[in-house]
Amino acid sequence: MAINKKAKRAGGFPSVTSTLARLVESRKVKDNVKNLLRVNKDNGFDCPGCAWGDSAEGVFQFCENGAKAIAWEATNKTIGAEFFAKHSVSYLNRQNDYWLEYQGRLSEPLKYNKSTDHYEPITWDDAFALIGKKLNALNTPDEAEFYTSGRASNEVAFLYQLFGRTFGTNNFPDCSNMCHEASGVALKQSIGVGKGTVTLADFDHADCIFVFGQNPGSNHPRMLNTLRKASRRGCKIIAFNNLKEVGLQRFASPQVPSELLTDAATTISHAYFSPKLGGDMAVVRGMVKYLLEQETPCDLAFIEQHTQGIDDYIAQVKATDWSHIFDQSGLHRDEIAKAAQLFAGGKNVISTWAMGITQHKHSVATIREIVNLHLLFGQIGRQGAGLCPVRGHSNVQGNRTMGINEQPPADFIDKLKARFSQPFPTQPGHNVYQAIHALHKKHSKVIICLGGNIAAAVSDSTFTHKALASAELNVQISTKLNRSHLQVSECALILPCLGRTEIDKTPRGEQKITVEDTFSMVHASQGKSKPVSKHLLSEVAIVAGIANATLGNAPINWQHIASDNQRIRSLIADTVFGFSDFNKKIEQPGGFYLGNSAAQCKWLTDTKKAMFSVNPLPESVYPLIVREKIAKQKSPVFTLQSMRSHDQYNTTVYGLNDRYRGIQGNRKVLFINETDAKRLKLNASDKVTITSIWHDNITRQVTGFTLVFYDIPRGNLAAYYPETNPLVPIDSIGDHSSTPTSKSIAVVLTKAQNDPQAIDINVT
Ligand SMILES: Nc1nc2c(c(=O)[nH]1)N[C@H]1C(S)=C(S)[C@@H](COP(=O)(O)OP(=O)(O)OC[C@H]3O[C@@H](n4cnc5c(=O)[nH]c(N)nc54)[C@H](O)[C@@H]3O)O[C@H]1N2
Ligand SMILES: Nc1nc2c(c(=O)[nH]1)N[C@H]1C(S)=C(S)[C@@H](COP(=O)(O)OP(=O)(O)OC[C@H]3O[C@@H](n4cnc5c(=O)[nH]c(N)nc54)[C@H](O)[C@@H]3O)O[C@H]1N2
Ligand SMILES: [Mo]
Repeated sequence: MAINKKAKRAGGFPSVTSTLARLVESRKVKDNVKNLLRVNKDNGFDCPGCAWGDSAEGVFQFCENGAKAIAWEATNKTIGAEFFAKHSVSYLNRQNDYWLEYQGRLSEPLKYNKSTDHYEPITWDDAFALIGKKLNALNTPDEAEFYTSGRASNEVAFLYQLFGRTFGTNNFPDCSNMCHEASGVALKQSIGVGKGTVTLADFDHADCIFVFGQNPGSNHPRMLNTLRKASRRGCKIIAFNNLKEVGLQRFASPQVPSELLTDAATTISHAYFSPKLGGDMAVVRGMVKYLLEQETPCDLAFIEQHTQGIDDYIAQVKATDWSHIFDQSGLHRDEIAKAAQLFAGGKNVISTWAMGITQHKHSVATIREIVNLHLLFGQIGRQGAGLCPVRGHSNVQGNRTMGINEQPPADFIDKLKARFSQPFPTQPGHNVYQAIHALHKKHSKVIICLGGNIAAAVSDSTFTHKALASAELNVQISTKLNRSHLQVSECALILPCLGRTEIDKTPRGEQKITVEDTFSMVHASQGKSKPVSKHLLSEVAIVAGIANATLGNAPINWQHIASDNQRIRSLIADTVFGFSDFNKKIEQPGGFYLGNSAAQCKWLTDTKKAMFSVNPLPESVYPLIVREKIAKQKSPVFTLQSMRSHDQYNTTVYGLNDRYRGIQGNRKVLFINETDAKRLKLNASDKVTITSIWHDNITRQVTGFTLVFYDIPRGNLAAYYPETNPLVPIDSIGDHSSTPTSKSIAVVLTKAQNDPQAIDINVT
């Protein structure tokens, strides 16, 4: 591996060369150039990269990482019967995640043969019949788990939940449980709607944008265009990030020749603060405390008309000690004061956030504290001001809207009942955390996954793998081979589906799907490439095939509905709020806006007011019982965050580089403050073993991680996910969100004994 200097700017020429390299690697250069010209355009397809909104400006509507996602899917490398005859599941399980997906697209349906430990071909009909038989043999429908990853379209998500609920369960664990769950919970409690209140156009009217716990340079690169534009017209961007992320500092737009071809770049952040991991709630509390002490005028008219709970909140702020704020945030008084003045001085302020905020124990309280700040200054419910949780997967928000929700709202279930004249379950089902526990205890016996990679995405890998392998049937609807296909002991099926770039043709013609972005814009997407194998089915056809084999064709005729996505959209129009005239509305260029009640100062809370929340600062990012264990450690305990490199899409690893952070050729790296390392007598490039601290007696450990000295607050560490998921204890979850605390893991370090090499990647 090589450790280079950190990049001085995001974007620029290297992002173009990296894009071209991906196109070549996909072995479908011509097709993918065409694909890139169609991405996020009317009559094109939605980029599977992220959920940032589409703008009508600029020639290209893709970014370097979107191009990687597209080229990764639209490759002509395939794996089928021959590949699986050659490699047993045990062999495959010994390969790393990069190797597994790199082999190519899954090209035919496969069934696991326990006696040979190999996957073997099966017909679609036999696969569906097997699932139907197994589901119908369960003691109760609640013994089945229906997982979704946020790339699923609105159409398939709706059909999937309709099937699961008609079958009789609300067990809909989904990737959002590990992602923005805390945002949904917090916003619903505070402002009555679990989605962001701003649109992309609002960014043109903000004069201050606060970006909390987010790395848009790698994970939402199109957001950098928005921030660049805002910065150039004088809007102040304030970043709060544990690490100094280059994308939040300087960006050279590849669409602007003067920035592409020279060293020029646009400064993004006006101010940059690096709180300790989990310290953002303390930062915001400190900002409010400072402003109150300075007697800075709040928006009293807004507070009076629209909110409830101000007095208790102010009392809570006054009761919070400055020492607690400094200790937990890791920021100095003058830094907190500066941030506070910038917020109070903004005419229109937007706050955005992502995983640095949502993956802690106290994430819901933190997000509600950000809302408190906005409510105090009336920074919500008008143009250019509001709240923006930046969603991850390209349709994760749409999936929730379509009913992928283990706790469905009563009015949605009522609408389903009225439309389909049949009962639907109302008792809450399982989220990811509960589903994994239920499988581990063998209370649940079947898991069906509509995309994603639950095995690598969920925390506590050893526990999670065992849970999945305990299933009597593991069904994976996927495009590429991953860890989830390999957790099997009894029976498993791989059902390969079309990707978003591919033509989906039924007897009723070429089909469109729809997605909802982070700004509640719904629009159509249509693949134009020839499918990589003739044996693939669309996700809609697969779900309908399973439903038909399980429930028959009455009262719901699944195959009929699935033959035309317009039919599914008509059902959505009848049952989901905001989708009337759905088929017509998606013909509009750019799609249509679902609206947001809080953006219009309509508060759908119990009190019909926006609610100030009153929470003391947590004592620590860890529960008390873990703190007791930490206190007994002889060596220093660090807080570790697990994050994404520039060369991955969640559990999909595209390569071993993290260009902006200067890492080349290795993912098993551990970013550490030099002073901390020296105290432990460790040097840069030393290899270490990382062991996490939890209150049970299970050893959770990963080894062979190379130390990299980095600008990171003392006591904090950073490393990549999914490699660090074995360290996150399964029961270490967020309060009220059950999201794994992937950004605050208590760990100790030891020098690796036998200096194991980072796993070499053999790409054959
Ligand atoms: N190319 C690419 N695009 C993606 C993805 C991908 O993997 N690759 N994933 C998609 C998905 S599903 C999601 S959810 C999003 C994820 O998008 P991000 O949330 O940007 O993803 P992470 O890499 O987890 O980055 C977390 C950021 O928060 C910072 N951070 C961590 N903890 C704290 C904290 O306590 N306080 C503060 N202030 N900062 C903190 C980290 O230093 C890092 O910059 O991206 C989506 N888009
Ligand atoms: N430690 C730690 N753990 C985390 C996180 C973290 O920051 N740290 N982040 C969490 C977050 S935010 C998320 S969202 C989850 C992600 O969890 P998931 O959404 O479950 O995981 P992905 O890696 O996005 O899924 C990748 C797989 O999806 C399949 N796939 C790709 N495209 C398609 C398609 O079009 N259709 C179908 N059917 N399948 C497709 C491919 O087979 C691929 O292998 O991970 C979570 N886990
Ligand atoms: Mo996510």
